[in-house]
Amino acid sequence: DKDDDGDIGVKLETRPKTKRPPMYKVLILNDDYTPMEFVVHVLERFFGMTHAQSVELMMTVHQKGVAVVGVFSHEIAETKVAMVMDFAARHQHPLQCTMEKE
Ligand code: TYC
Repeated sequence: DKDDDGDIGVKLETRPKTKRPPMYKVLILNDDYTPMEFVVHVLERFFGMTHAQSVELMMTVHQKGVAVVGVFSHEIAETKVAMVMDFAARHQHPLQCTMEKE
């Protein structure tokens, strides 16, 4: 507002700001070619899911086109995406895995 007292004010912090780092969703995308069993294997291997959880999530992606596999720090999300993309490419499957800020 108006600087009636003629000083130059700087706002002093009141509540301590405990800013948490941003978190990132890791997404897996459907495609027409990657075998279902391969996707299930990827989810078990890189995301520590049980076989039953992996089958369920794979079917969700197959039916809806995309699903969130998990939410991680930027560094962990980047590593997961890189590992999945590398594993899929080495097996010549077009499976896509991406990340986005939550
Ligand atoms: N749609 C694939 C098929 O019919 C299976 C699939 C599921 C592929 C999930 C990718 O992220 C995926 N073989």
